[in-house]
Amino acid sequence: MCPQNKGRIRLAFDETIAAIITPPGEGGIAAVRIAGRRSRALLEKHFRAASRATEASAAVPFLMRYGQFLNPQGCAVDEVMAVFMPEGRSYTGLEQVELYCHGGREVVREILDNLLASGARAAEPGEFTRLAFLSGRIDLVHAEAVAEIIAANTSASFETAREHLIGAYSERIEKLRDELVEIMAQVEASIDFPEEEIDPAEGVKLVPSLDSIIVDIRELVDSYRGGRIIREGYKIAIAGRPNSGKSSLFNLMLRQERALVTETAGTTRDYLSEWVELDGFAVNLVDTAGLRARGGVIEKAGQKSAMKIIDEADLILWMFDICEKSWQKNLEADLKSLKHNLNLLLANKIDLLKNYSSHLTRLTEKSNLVFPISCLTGRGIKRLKKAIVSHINRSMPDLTSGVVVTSARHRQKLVSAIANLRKARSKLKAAESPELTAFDLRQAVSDIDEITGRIYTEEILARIFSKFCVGK
Ligand SMILES: Nc1nc2c(ncn2[C@@H]2O[C@H](COP(=O)(O)OP(=O)(O)OP(=O)(O)O)[C@@H](O)[C@H]2O)c(=O)[nH]1
Ligand SMILES: [Mg+2]
Repeated sequence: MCPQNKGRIRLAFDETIAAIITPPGEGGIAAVRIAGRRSRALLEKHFRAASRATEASAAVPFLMRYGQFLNPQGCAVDEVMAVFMPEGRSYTGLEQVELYCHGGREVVREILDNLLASGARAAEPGEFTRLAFLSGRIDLVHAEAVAEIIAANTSASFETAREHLIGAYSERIEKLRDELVEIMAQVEASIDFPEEEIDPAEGVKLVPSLDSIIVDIRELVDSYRGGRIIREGYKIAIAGRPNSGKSSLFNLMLRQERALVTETAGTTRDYLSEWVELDGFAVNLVDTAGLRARGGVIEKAGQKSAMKIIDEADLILWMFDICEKSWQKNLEADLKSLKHNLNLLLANKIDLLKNYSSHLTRLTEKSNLVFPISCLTGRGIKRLKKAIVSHINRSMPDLTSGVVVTSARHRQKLVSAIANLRKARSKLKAAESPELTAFDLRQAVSDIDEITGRIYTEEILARIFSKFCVGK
């Protein structure tokens, strides 16, 4: 997929690395991967085939062989299955062996220790995938998707990671790159052959093509908000004045007594954050300290963090106590000071009022945003949850269109590409020297190349692969 990386330095000449590639703990099977020039030699040193026929097929690629893994004294450590993959036809692109043993902590550890004692080096976190990238087998988007797919804990995050893995995203990025290179070629032609200098009118003709590329990239940048929600979950803040019942709602949604609930105003000092699943979505629910003018130093600090959470939230559940005498006046003031416009208004404690709806008449213009509820009896909670789910649905990107930016690194590169294209655009329009325009276009191409890894630095790789675990 990324032929330009072929032949780059990968491992030191005779280095061979090994790691356990299954999660720690007990399981039916555990696996160990060996990669590098001496993979097969290392296997043969420790492997005793169960039969002559198996013995004879040692060099057959992709054949699963059954036998025993021996320690240096010739004692069997475990029964294993082993498979050999030749250079160029493995995950890492290097000669590789995989061994499957019983899934006990000790047995797999002993097998790895034997391999290390025989000269293998312990693989670093993410090193196998890094090798796959460096050997040109996969691009950087694919490598990052491996981490995403491993970490995916909702069907939506799995879906986007899979799109990245199968290459739809890289294809879109490469298509953008091709279009840009096409424009750049036209601009550069006039540098190489000044006699064919693009006259100003010609340069301007390139502007619409450039504009359509900018629109395409912007669309990708805009998909990031949804991409972030897919990756990090949808963040909901429960906020409001003290004692309105925020922690009670938090506990109700979590179905456990997680937060302290008392009749004293100012009970919640610091925020509490938990994960809940709502209709298949991962939701990060945050209970915040009550907001009000009064309060001591600790309460004030809690209120500061509450404001920060409100700013970051995808949705705010603004709660008020409908039995409070001045709820209406307070609510008006609170809504004015809230910059955020994604609020659902929760009129809590309706169990204490006979005819709560008459109290809410003045809010009718916002009726689809007002939710009369009781955290005590659970009344109104179902309707509230339904509304939350429909808000989440609206913020989710259209997964069927396939391409969603989930990585902050990619977003940053795309934003930078747009800035460079805008510069190129204004130079084209002003009929400035083609060298200058070509420079901006080349910068934009570089931005895009850093996404797929056509261009990379050690720093970029270190940042990406530091998120991986050993064995990936
Ligand atoms: N009757 C009734 N009481 C409620 C309801 N919800 C909460 N309460 C009571 O209201 C009081 C305050 O509840 P909390 O959940 O601690 O309120 P809070 O908004 O988290 O308060 P702070 O953390 O101090 O800001 C407690 O005594 C709760 O039992 C409700 O729906 N009906
Ligand atoms: Mg509270």
